Amino acid sequence: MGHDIWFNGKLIPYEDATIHVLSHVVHYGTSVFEGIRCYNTEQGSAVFRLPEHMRRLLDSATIYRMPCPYDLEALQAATLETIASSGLASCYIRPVIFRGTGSMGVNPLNNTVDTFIAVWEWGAYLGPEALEAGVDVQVASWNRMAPNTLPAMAKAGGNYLNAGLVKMNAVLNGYVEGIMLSVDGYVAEGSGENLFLIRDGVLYTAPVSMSILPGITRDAVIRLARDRGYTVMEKQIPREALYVADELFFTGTAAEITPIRSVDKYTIGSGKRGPITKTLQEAFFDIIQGGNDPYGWLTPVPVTAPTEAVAAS
Ligand code: PPE
Repeated sequence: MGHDIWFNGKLIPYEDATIHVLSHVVHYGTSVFEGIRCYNTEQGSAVFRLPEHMRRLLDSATIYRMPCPYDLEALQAATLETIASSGLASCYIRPVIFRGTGSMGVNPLNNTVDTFIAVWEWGAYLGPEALEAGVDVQVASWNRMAPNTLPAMAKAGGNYLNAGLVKMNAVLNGYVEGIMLSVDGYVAEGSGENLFLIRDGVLYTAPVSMSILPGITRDAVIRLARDRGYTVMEKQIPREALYVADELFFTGTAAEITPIRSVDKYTIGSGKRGPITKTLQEAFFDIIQGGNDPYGWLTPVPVTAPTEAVAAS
C-alpha cells in the first residue's frame, strides 16, 4: 500500500502509522506541517529547498510552543531516509509535528509532541493541464485571517479550516481555486498558493503583512525574476488590479508555477499563459527538471542499492 512513514525517530510500515482519537490535534487542530517536493532531475533525485522548509516547520512549532526533539539536521536526514526507503524517484513530502495524547482541554502543554514524515506521489496540484493552459479562479468570500488572530507565518493545521472553506466554495462554484483577500480587502493568496500579478512588465506580490504564508516558492520566484532583470514589488494589491492584470500566476510547492487565465470570469491578458509566466516557469523547471542548481536549492537523495522488486520492474 503506502510507503513506510518516519514516526518519532524510526521508519514504520504505513499501516502502523496511526494515532489515538483523543490526540489533542484531532480536537483542536494543533499541528504544524510542511509540503516539500522531491524531483527526479536529470542529475538524480533531489529535494527542493529542504533546509528552508524544515526551518519554517521548526519556526511554526516554536510559534505554537511545541518543543520538537529533532533539530534541522535530524529532520533533513529523516526526510532523505524516508524518500530513499520509499524507492520513489520523485514524491511529495509531508512532515508534521502535532500534539498527541496527555490530557483533554484546550491547553496542549501537557500533551506529547509527535513528529512524522510521509511521502507519496503527487502530480499537478491544480489539474494536469493547469501548468500550460492556466486555471479559472474566483475571489473568495472568506478572508484570510486577520493579524493577531491566528499566526499566518506558521503553517499550522488549523489554518486550513479557512483554506478548506475557500477551496470548497471555489470547486462547488466551478472554479479551480479561490483568491483570499486580507481583512482590509487587499489581495492575499490562494487557499494553498501565493499569488503574483504582472502589469507592464513589473511583478507584484502581497507583502507578508497581508497575513500570507511566506512561501518558499514565492521566495524562489522573486529571486529568479530579479536575476532576469524584472522588478518585483511586495506591496498592497487592490482586488480590481487582478481584473486588469496582464498576467497572474500562483506559486507553491504543490502548485509550482500555475498560470491563472481568469478571475471572476474576467479574462486575464490573452486568456493563456503569459510570456513572463512562461519565462519564470522555464527558469524554475531548469532547476527542478534539469537539475541545474545555481542557487544551491537542491539536496540530492543518497542512492541506495536497488531492492529486487525495483530491479525487476
Ligand atoms: N500559501 C498557502 C496558504 C499554502 O498552503 C502554501 C503551500 C503556499 C502559500 C505556498 O508555499 P510554498 O509551498 O512554501 O511555496 N501549500 C502546501 C499545501 C497544499 C495542500 O493542499 O496540502 C503545498 O503547496 O505543499
